[in-house]
Amino acid sequence: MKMTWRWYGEGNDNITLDQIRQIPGVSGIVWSLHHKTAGEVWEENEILAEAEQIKAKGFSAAVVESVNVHDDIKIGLPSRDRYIEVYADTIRKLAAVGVEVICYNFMPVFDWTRTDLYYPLPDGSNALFYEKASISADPHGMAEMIIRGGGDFTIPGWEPDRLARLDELFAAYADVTEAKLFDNLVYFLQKLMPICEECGIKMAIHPDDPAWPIFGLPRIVRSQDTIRRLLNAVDNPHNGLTFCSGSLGTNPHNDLPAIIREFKDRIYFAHLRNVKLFDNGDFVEVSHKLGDGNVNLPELVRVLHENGYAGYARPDHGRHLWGEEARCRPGYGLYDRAFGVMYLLGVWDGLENAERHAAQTQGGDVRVGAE
Ligand SMILES: [Mn+2]
Repeated sequence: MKMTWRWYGEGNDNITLDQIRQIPGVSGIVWSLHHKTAGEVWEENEILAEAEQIKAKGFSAAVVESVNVHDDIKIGLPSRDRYIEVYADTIRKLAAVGVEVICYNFMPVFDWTRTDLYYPLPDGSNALFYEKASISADPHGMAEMIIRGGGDFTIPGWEPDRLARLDELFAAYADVTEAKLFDNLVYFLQKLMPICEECGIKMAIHPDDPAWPIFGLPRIVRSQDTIRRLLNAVDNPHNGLTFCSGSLGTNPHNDLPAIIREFKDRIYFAHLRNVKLFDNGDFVEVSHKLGDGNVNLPELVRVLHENGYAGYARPDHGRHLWGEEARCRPGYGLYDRAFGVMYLLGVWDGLENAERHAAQTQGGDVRVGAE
């Protein structure tokens, strides 16, 4: 498991690469050209500059999150072919600087959805919260709240310019059923697979967050069955999954260890975080620690370890601690994610030690610490 950290780039993140270097075990930066809107061309020199800046600090730049997919591709408009060409061009350019994995999502209109970005937790920290009852027919209020909550930062998937056309977007998606959206995703991936094969890039779709349809919009990557349907429909190792425990974990019926076991060979990136679920369908993001939420992260790390997981992982979102919400991106503070890294790596290191110890003991020739 290669531990990474999502960074939004110089001037677009309150956290610096020098700060990230001090978090033990983080070997890679998950990056993107965040000023690019979906469908826009990524210039070679911009890609190179970003990757070089990351590598200069000793990090790998092998994971990009995200190259956003244009709505015309999701809707299935005739103009999609042009946008798929642009996407393919970006894939080629990213491979040239050593990118191996692209994390993307295929959610209509909205990226992840929450109703409060600074929900107070009993310990005095705050975190992203989803109130089921307040997701009604009208998404305008929620969109405004999230844009406002980002402060000086634009939140990926919540670009004010795009969301200013919310009614237009909803109208464009009016005929996009779950089946159509799925077909459009398959079409997109089938066009990209030859390019991915040629340059060694793995597409790793991020599950829908939360893991159910919202505002009448279909969500197609939300469970073990829907993931299986997608991986089978485009049965190519370059069509893979970002396993996100926080997104899939919003639905208590999702068996997270079983999802890892079934798709272990197609998981290239793991987002490991915890959510606390309430009986009414609300949920809040909490610390990574076992017992603080409904996700058993030590068990997920154990299953990843048991299956020899060699892909990338990151702590995903965290709570905002010690007042950092005044300056950090919602969900992307420094402290709780750093705790997350250490917690996850602590479990992993413990498993490595146990394995080594078992091998030595079974050998009948116990030489602990001999090497
Ligand atoms: Mn995630």
